[in-house]
Amino acid sequence: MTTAIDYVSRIPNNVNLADDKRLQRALEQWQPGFLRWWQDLGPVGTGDLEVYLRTAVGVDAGGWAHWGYVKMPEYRWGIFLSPQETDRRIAFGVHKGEPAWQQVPGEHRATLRRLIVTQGDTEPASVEQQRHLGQTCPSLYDLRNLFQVNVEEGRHLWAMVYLLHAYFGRDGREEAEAMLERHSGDPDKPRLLGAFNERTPDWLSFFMFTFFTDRDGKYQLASLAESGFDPLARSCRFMLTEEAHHMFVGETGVGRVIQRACELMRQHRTDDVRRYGGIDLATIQKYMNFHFSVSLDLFGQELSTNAANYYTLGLKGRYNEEKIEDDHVLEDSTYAVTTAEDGRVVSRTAAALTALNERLRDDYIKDCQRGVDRWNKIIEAHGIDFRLTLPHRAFHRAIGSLGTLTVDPQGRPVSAEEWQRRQYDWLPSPEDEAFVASLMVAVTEPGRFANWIAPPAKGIDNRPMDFEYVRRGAH
Ligand code: BYC
Repeated sequence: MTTAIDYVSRIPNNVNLADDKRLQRALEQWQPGFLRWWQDLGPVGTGDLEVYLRTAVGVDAGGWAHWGYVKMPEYRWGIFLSPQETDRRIAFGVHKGEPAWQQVPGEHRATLRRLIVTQGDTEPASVEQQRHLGQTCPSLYDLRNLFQVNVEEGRHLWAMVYLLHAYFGRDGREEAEAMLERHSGDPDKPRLLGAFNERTPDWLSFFMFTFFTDRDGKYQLASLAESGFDPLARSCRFMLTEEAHHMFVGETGVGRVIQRACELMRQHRTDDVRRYGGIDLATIQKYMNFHFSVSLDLFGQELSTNAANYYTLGLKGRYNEEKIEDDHVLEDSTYAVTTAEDGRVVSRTAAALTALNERLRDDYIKDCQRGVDRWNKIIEAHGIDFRLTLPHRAFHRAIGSLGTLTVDPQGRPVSAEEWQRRQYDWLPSPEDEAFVASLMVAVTEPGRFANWIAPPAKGIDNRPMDFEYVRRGAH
């Protein structure tokens, strides 16, 4: 006899799952595949660990604050939409002013599905990329944060799968299955977007990824949170609250590596902190160059008719659309775009509608710069004469017209020969990666931290630093 799983209580939700038999049946079919995927490609060796996690059990402030030890395969992946606004209207494009759609308009079905699938595909991809990191955690505090990020990316997959199941019928169900079949870095069935097929082999890469690549998530989700398709907008609004924690992990993670490098530089009066088991600032700069450039590619081409269509049709807006003061139609507007011409970087005026990817990339770059400024304050506070900088947006790009150029981090064109000779002055070399890998040794004693990273300013959920954030089961 098989025991029926009570899906309704296992899946916290505010989408009335208890009364929706059709949706229950669809999720019942999908969930075993998800759990198998988590087992096979989720965090390795964690089956009996109890992790001090935050679980979303509601969308109000109280619902959020549900803390406790959880075995990760038993995490309750919920489905949450931020509360519905009364009489919400579409804020942009040709449908501006019309009521937001509660169902998928037939004519936009394929395009919306594609956007939801692209978004959804990134979520399990990042879990796959990070699956080995738990084995080399610099502390239990960091291990907990990694697992919090992982379960929330799992929940983000659920959020997109819910939309596919609830609103897209049979093709939606097929797309939801396919999301568990593509895998990060798989030569035959790779993930859809470039950065999600890169490796995240060490914790410095993980912190860079959560700073730079999760921040693309912030900007894409914020644009989809403006969508005229209300269930998508509401899903993304709730996801954004979780995304903020991921970027916190990235910013403070890199900040703590910088802090430790500075401490060792001061203590030993040298830039060469590798000898003392730290990660030198020059190496941190190279990792930044890599992760910033692959994340910039995630915004698509500088000039994109896809982006113009998403906007005009009311499917994907701009960052903070409703706070922008213009006509929200953009048919007569222009925007300055950095692009490639005759092998050089140039600035050109383009139709604002086709330049929407570039505009979002600009918003993103400004946000990254604010984080880098905060990192530089740490270096400054140690009286060290070194500044981290974002490389030029044309550096090491693969997508769009800038992807046709070969430039140095300052944006100056370089020959193929010079690139060959100097690429590892700018990007992590195999030796740099091997050095960082050599530092990755698990530290699992409560309150202790690996030598290459400073402790955080405070614990999670106001717990003390030596709190047992992750423990073996059977307590
Ligand atoms: N890699 O007209 P274009 C996150 C393709 S991250 C490979 O510029 P568009 C997260 C493109 O598909 C946020 N292919 O494209 C973070 C198109 O293909 P077709 C994820 C690429 O549509 C951390 C062609 O090139 N969410 O949440 O304007 C952890 C022409 O390009 C790439 C979204 O991305 C690439 N990088 O822009 C966990 C939001 N870039 O039509 C999670 C949804 C472009 O020729 N997606 N192409 O077959 C979108 O809005 C758009 O699909 C994109 C691309 C902005 C990604």
